Amino acid sequence: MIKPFDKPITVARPALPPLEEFQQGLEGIWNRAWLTNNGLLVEQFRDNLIEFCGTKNLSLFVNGTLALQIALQGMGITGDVITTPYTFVATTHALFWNKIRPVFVDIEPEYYSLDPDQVEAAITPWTSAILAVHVYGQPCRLKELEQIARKHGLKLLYDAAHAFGVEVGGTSISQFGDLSMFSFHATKVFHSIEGGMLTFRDPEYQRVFDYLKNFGFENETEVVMPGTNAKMNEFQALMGLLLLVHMDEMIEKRRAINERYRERLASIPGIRLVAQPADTVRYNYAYLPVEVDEKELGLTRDQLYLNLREYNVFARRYFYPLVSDFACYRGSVVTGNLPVARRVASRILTLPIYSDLALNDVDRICDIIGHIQSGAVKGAAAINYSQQTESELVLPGAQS
Ligand code: T4K
Repeated sequence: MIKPFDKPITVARPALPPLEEFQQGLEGIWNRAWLTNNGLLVEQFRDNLIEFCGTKNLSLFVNGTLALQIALQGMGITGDVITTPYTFVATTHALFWNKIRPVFVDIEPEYYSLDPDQVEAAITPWTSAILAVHVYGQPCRLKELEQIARKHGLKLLYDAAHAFGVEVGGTSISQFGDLSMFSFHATKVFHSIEGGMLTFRDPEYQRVFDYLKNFGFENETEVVMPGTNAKMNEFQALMGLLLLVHMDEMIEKRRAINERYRERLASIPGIRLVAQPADTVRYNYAYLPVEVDEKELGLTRDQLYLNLREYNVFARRYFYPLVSDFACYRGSVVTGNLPVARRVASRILTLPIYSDLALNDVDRICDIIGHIQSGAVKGAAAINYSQQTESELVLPGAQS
């Protein structure tokens, strides 16, 4: 019998800078008494991100969801947008808030991003753009999507919420497509507590996005467009500034964790690791997704998920159910039966990964999975998944 962890091991856990550094930054904020509305730290954070991403066309927001909503609005996208059902629901919500109709097409089986052939087949006269997602930070099929977008005169947007720090062929992923949105939420590889960033090809968008996130104000007496409030504040920028300098170190720690999981899980039947990114990709190891093969493991994905909870390991099923299965999107256009997305959503489990996760904890998580698997194969009644129903589940967090 393997002992459960004493404390919950959650799928993500925010990286934090040394507390004294944050306290020192707070003193500056206190002295200036300037908390939001394009403060000094937000300006500095933007400058440092421009250097990090290699593009001046960059705008900061209070979170990634509002950044994407504003992007779609500011770019004037209307009609139908071809997108993926295999994502966090915010990708689609941003379309909905702009009265754009999502057209869901299937994903490819290797990295779970939009399948370019399916995208091309779904284009109609009403299509105005493609909204693809770099799921788990793995780059989409960049070249193919770019070719399709250019050929059909469509805008190409990336939801790069998971992909901060990723490079392809030495170029920041922020420089592909017409626009990319990054999330700096606390659960991400890099964060500013909450936060979002847009990077874009056309410098004209800068003005538009800056108006839209600040009520459309030109000056005290003129409003040039009906904007909203989506400004990043100084506390967020402080967190971001202090963490940005640790990017390499945080990615390196995640790389080691990813490698250990791969070594240890390779021998467990029924656990399929997602392909490593191509050699040209500098990956950020944002998530640790595995596919569960029910027959080989002797348990369904959900049974494994519930069993792990008994050991205080809180994996998550990112991304299940498919967005197109949520009640509010059932009337949307769905092309085909989405066989790949459906299969992946029913098998996927994302295991805990964060830069401070100790390698011996990774070993223990893998030992637990091995133990559950061998128990299942022996038909051990000790497996306790039937005692909790999904609606009774409480995730650890603020509640605990
Ligand atoms: N597009 C995509 C593809 C996205 O994945 C997301 C967000 C967005 C767009 C929208 O970006 P933002 O507007 O969020 O910037 C979490 C995140 O809240 C969300 O940002 C993220 N994707 C999504 C994949 O994951 P939940 O509802 O699963 O989070 P929650 O509260 O259950 O947290 C997950 C685990 O992290 C918890 O079990 C415990 C741990 N945790 C969480 C927080 C907030 C901590 O240890 N400390 C914390 O402060 O959505």
